[in-house]
Amino acid sequence: MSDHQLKTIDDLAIFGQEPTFQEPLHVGGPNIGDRARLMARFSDLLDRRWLTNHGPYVQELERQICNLLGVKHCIAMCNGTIALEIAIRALGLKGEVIVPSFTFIATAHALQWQEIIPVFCDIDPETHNLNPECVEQMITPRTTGILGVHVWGRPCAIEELSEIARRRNLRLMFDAAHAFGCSHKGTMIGNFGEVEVFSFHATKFFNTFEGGAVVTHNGDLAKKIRLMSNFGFAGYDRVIYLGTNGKMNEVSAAMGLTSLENLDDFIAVNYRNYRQYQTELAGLPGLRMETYNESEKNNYQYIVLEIDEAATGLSRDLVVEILHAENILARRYFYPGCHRMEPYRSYFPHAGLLLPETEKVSQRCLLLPTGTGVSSNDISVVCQILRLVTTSGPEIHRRLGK
Ligand code: T4K
Repeated sequence: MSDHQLKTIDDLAIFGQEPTFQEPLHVGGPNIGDRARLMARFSDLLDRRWLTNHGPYVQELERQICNLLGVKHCIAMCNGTIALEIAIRALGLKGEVIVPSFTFIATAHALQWQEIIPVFCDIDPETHNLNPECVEQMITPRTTGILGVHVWGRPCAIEELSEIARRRNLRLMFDAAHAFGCSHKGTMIGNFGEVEVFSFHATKFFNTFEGGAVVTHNGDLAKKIRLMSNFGFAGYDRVIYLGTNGKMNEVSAAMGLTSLENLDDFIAVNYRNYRQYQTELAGLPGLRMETYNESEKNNYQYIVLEIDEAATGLSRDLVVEILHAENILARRYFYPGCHRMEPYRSYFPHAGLLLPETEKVSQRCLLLPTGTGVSSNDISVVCQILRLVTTSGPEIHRRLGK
């Protein structure tokens, strides 16, 4: 960090000063578990000369995930996107599937990649998750399923979506990429819908470098998903499904096993950071920090702010620009919404008309750095900058001539 003090807006990097942080502060900076344990595992797997194809570390990781979540089956995968694609295919989804636009593009692409139409549905602005009433309105005779996303790790309206799926005879699955280690009414995410999919990408609080997993209670489905993730091989020289290569390798599983040993520490740090942000940003005009239901298990991996431009006099984008100039790499997830990205923007140019809340929320949200790579002092400085900025909106505009 540079040693200049941020007292007035003249001290901001956007007005020509040195950035506050010399090294960038990331959203999604990886958590890394005990290095010695990790290196020992790397050494073991090299000695064993078993590098991939459902090796012993992958099997152990799958067992431990089943135990942690209380699910019957876990199939570890090379990443969350392939895991989604395989789960979608194994469920037999086709035609149209209802999905939020307020999600990472991979959720929509996993459908479109298989020529299934993602039908974008609006969200509840309070939870940022699918609004069940809107889901009901988007169902057509071609709809085969609902793909809910537990955005920020906060569970979807699971009961309502399950009820709609049952009544309208639709398949229900969840993209739980953000929700590893979270619970809903005391039950771990992973136990809902017919299948749930996790991402263990480097930017997730629990990571396997690249990786993911599909979890389900359905034994037949699990068998099919496992076959599909290994080219459809049911034994030497015997292929019984159309499959692909979704396998997790042993290096990733070694990282996963090590990360699992440190999971509680990662969550404790995320929680501490979350509380510090909450305390230090409290009462700032025009800033709302998203909260987690503390009576549930949460991973607290995302610090999400909503900026009210009318109250701060600053657009979310200008706040992000100011933070980036300070080397605080805040992110605008999930701007501008999948429906405004290709190929969907060209396919459905007017989709936004049915997504008023998605449009608003995606213009207000910004994510702040957290995780084990961010210190308490870093957070104080980020909050100090936000305090200065959000109380100086008109002055900043005057200086920028905007
Ligand atoms: N569904 C949902 C709801 C998802 O959020 C995701 C992934 C998926 C499905 C698909 O799962 P995977 O196939 O990825 O397993 C990042 C992640 O790449 C992506 O995994 C994640 N969601 C998404 C929300 O965020 P980008 O394009 O924003 O990544 P990037 O490269 O800009 O990195 C984010 C920040 O992290 C940067 O400031 C740099 C920092 N970083 C990144 C890496 C890889 C590090 O500090 N170290 C690193 O090793 O998508």
